[in-house]
Amino acid sequence: MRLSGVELRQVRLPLVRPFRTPLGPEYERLALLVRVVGSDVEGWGECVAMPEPAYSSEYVDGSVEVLKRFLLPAMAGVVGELTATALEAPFAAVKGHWMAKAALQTAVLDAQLRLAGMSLAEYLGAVHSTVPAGVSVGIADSIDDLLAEVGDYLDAGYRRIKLKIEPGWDIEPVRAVRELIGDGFPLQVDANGAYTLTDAAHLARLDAFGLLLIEQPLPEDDLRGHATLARRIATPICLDEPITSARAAVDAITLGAAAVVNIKPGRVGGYLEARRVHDVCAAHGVPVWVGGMVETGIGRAANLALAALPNCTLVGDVSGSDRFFTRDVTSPFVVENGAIAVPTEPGIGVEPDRDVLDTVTVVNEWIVRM
Ligand code: NPG
Repeated sequence: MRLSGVELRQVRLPLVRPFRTPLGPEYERLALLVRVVGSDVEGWGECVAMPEPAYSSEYVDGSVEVLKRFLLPAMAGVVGELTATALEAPFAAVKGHWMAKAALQTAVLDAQLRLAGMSLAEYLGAVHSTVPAGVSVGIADSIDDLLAEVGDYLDAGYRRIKLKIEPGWDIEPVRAVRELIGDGFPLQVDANGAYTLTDAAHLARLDAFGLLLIEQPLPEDDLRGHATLARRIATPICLDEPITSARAAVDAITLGAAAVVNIKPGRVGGYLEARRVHDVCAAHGVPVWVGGMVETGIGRAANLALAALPNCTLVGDVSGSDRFFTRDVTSPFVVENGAIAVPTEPGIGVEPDRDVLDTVTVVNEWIVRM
């Protein structure tokens, strides 16, 4: 595959309702899409960085900068066949910037698989043709508002609910939702690192609600704190932010800091490393699930392929396009009978609608000479 250019396109999509996490409220998704263009093929990837470095150190403008100054030149230096695998060594010479790397690697992988006529799901080793739909529910203004929103998702068929929690919004909302959905319904919580170890006794009160897991209760650099907390609460601890590689996953598991792992391809530098995280967790008997970063249909399509792997035994943050967007850039992913179909077409299996894309584009850059 020889590339003639790369497009870095930023799109702005309003959210159907504000999404408030412990990191702050989101009202729209500013997403960076990467398109690699060759003579007879093109490929798409989505960078999941947010406009501000709040979830991690990465942010959209920084990703654009590192792509242009370092990752595209690194790609241009690849000798021999350009593949996703061939990008790994030159990208490793650039520290961090996993989300930017993941976006470009995915675009190349998409193009490579389109040429080979193979779907990303098949390439990764998927074993399911649909994946159950899970939804992440933001912090609401009131318990009544929260119950109304959860009720909408139950009506839509979602099979697992995740509640965002933070100090002051934890025990009561979890109790209310547990009463609404009943004892057996899969429920978990995510704190995005909003607590400290001194909250251990308070967090142990969540044990009464039969949660599947508590995700990232403590800050991302407090692995030892998570291991200590794991001995003080019964709810299994799942890590998100600190799992930036397969090696980081093994460290966290071995330390006793993670009984479950959330895999986000953007957080680990792409789908190749995401599959390795999946595999090492399986080898350690640790279940995984696929997280979400409010992706457009481009990122959502690829996440569905990953979520169809055998050790993704917990339901992920894999929701229908209408969970966040009135009009997505691709044809929408739809929840049917509580599940979403895994794309079967070559590559990531979807393409953006050019008309919609043009309407929502705020910045578009072509890099021709690489
Ligand atoms: O379904 O795409 C989704 C969103 C899932 O809650 C979700 N993501 O911490 O996992 C997270 C969280 C998040 C998204 C946090 C965006 C910050 C920004």
